[in-house]
Amino acid sequence: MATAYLSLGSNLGDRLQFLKEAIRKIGRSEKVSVEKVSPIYETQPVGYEDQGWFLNLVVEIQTSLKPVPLLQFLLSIEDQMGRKRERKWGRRNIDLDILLYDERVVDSAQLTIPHPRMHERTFVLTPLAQIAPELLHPLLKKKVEELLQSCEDKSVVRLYSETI
Ligand code: GSY
Repeated sequence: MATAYLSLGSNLGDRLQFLKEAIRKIGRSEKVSVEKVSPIYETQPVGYEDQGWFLNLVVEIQTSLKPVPLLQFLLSIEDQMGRKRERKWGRRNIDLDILLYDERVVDSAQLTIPHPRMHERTFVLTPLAQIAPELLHPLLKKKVEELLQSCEDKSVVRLYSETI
């Protein structure tokens, strides 16, 4: 079994409901168990800024899926949820990203782990630091809490709810 961290985000429609549904679907697989769920944060959009604010959270899972099958599983959930996206960096009802997978480094056309922008994003590091502050980034060799402290992204991340 591997331990992985996933980032979930939504900024379209009933954002909270989409996050809840995605967590339910992730945990329904016999090959995945959801171990921890971070608080939920309401976050200013990064990238394409002229869009609604996101709800973001991070989950820790245990999984017997290898990284690429895990990615395919998450894409299938996005599909089932009828992921709507208007442009590459634009609004979406659900977004599921693999942040970390054990200490593994994966760099293929399909998948990059650790997520290549996780250390630049406060909306990822803030919830991650709530459930795994001591976790080491396998390439940067820094703890999540250190990455958060040195992160230059000053976009707004505010607590929305302690629990889902
Ligand atoms: O990378 C995930 C989608 N996304 C987000 C997001 O989830 N939250 C915030 N705050 N900004 C974002 N920009 C993109 S793209």
